[in-house]
Amino acid sequence: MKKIILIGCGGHAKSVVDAIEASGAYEIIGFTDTAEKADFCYRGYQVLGDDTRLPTLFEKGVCEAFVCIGYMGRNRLRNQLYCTLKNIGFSLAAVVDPSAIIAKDVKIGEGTFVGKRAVINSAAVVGKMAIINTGAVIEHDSVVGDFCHVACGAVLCGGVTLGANSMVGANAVIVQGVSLPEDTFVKAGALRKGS
Ligand code: JB2
Repeated sequence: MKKIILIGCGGHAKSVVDAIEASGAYEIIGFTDTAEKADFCYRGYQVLGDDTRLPTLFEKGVCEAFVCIGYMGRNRLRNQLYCTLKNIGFSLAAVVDPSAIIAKDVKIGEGTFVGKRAVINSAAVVGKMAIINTGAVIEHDSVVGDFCHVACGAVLCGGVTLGANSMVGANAVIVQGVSLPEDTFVKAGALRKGS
């Protein structure tokens, strides 16, 4: 089984761990995090060091990595870590919880997380390093840009376009056909309609 190192060991990482364990796709070897988290352990997975350990881990045969730091104000960091990991040579597969429902013609980019009971319907496209969190719905023909975060329970109705680096808060609804530019922030519970 391929070995994977997880970057960041906070709240979002716990969702990622559960999805990886449930899928059985990878052997998790541990986390990298900051020095303050050196003693952290979750389900037996420990912090192996900070991000300076990553090249050594790659040389030792750990070829997969996944950024577990959520969007909340840290999108620049997620982007930096993505570049760092790619420069070292890591592969960044998508992590999809087995309870998610994904139509067969959906495209999902590298490093993207799809959480429990999320639905991504026919012909939708989700870019790289996105988070489609628990129970979110990406309806048919929608396009979600790179580094977007669609939070728990949010709904993108059919044919919505969400520009890169955008955040859609929990339980927000984007009505069908609406296009939102890059760096959009939609607050939790909001309703976005076309003009
Ligand atoms: O440069 C870094 C770095 N900076 C912060 N490298 C590494 N390897 N780790 C870093 N971190 C670590 O990310 C922090 O020390 C911390 O352990 C972790 C972030 O955890 P936190 O629980 O603060 O946030 P999160 O991103 O896991 O979860 C947020 O986003 C999720 C999507 C929360 O708001 C969750 O509620 C939300 N579901």
